[in-house]
Amino acid sequence: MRLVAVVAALLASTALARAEPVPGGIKGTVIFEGEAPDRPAIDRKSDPACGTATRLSDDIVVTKGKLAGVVVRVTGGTPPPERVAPKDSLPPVVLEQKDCGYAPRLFVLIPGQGVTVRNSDNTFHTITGTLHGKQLFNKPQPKQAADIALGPPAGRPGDVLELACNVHPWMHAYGVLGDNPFHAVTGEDGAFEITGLPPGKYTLEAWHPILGTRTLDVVIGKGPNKAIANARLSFRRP
Ligand SMILES: [Cu+2]
Repeated sequence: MRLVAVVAALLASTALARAEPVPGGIKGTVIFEGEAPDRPAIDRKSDPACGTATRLSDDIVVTKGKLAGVVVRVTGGTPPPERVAPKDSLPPVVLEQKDCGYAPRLFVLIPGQGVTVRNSDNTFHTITGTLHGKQLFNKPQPKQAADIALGPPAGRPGDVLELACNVHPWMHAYGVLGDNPFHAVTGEDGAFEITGLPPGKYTLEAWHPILGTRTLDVVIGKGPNKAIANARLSFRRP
């Protein structure tokens, strides 16, 4: 009887602990050192359906010294991030093709998570997926075609699924494989925020499609004033 009560109390406390949001996290900024490269205009004249507004290259986007388009992930730590995370499966990432560009251009896929490819353009796209230089698929998607559901790619954390279109060679998107939901992508202010992490020591990995990878060890302390760790990462031209 006593054992039953102890087990019940333990289960109740575990359930409570799971229900409480974890207040900690990592806030940071990604810096670009040196002179920002020019952003040439993308030549989209080959397909008038892509739109006529000038669009600049997304290759390296620097605004006032801050770098956009960096995927920042928690790749390890104590406690292990995959054990902190809830085990619920996540819905697929919706990858929209609009004005002959991808949105989002950068994203993270965790195990079991697929991609839904949508064509919102009045033109024909193809979607090709490449991992480690090997093409995994090449699917046509005419205008007004149904969404294409891509299953979770087989790969290891840190692998990158490169997505492209054979009709519009400037179109590129990148799905970074991860093993936990603690990740973010920097916007034009170079800022990122990852929430829901308890106190511990973590490793951050920042990846940019052209500029490569940086890692940083981050400590989230105990106590309300230390629950948010600050992180600063910097990239420069290779
Ligand atoms: Cu296309």
